[in-house]
Amino acid sequence: MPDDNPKKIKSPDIDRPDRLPPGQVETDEWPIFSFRGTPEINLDTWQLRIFGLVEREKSWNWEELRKLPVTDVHSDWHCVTTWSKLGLIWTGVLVKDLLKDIKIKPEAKAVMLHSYDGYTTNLLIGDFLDDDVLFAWGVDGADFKPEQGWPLRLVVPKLYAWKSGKWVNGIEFIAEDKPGYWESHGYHIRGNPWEEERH
Ligand SMILES: Nc1nc2c(c(=O)[nH]1)N[C@H]1C(S)=C(S)[C@@H](COP(=O)(O)O)O[C@H]1N2
Ligand SMILES: [Mo]
Repeated sequence: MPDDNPKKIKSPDIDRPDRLPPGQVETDEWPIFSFRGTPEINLDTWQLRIFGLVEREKSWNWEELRKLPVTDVHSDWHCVTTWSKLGLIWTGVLVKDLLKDIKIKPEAKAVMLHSYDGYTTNLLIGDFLDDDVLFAWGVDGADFKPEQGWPLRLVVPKLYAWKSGKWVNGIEFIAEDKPGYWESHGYHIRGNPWEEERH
């Protein structure tokens, strides 16, 4: 059954007196950045797989994913190309809820996120497991458009938007942090907008 009564949380950055990080400009647009266009995805065969340094690998199909508890996350979002969007409401499943029954091996230090278009991005395990990080299917009351990452994208409010992988299909726990796609093309390994960790 779909969950009609989502939990509601907010990201800590929402309480900052000045919500625009240095060098950012607010926009009302939704600019699209895809390194290789929008992949075609069929919900009947869609899968999200967790693998690498976990006790047991697991995958979810779309129906299974939508049975998990739903949360609305109120947060801001910053792109390294200097646009920011303030006050978005993302809807989806918190990483904490998704991983409730997953045992991560103690030697795991980072996550490599994989996507249907071949994109990858890396996250430190602490950044990935933070309270406001979610796998989302919609924003501001509407499901994503295909180019926004439909059916499912990661959202990491406290890091630049390139860490929020669209069209996700894999979560790989790894022993050492290592660069994903943009990180190996000159972007910063972590990408904290408040420290201007751009390149
Ligand atoms: N799978 C995938 N995820 C991705 C990208 C991509 O090319 N492929 N681009 C990243 C970049 S560089 C940015 S800025 C944001 C943009 O999200 P948007 O197109 O919804 O604005 O998605 C990130 N996630
Ligand atoms: Mo980007």
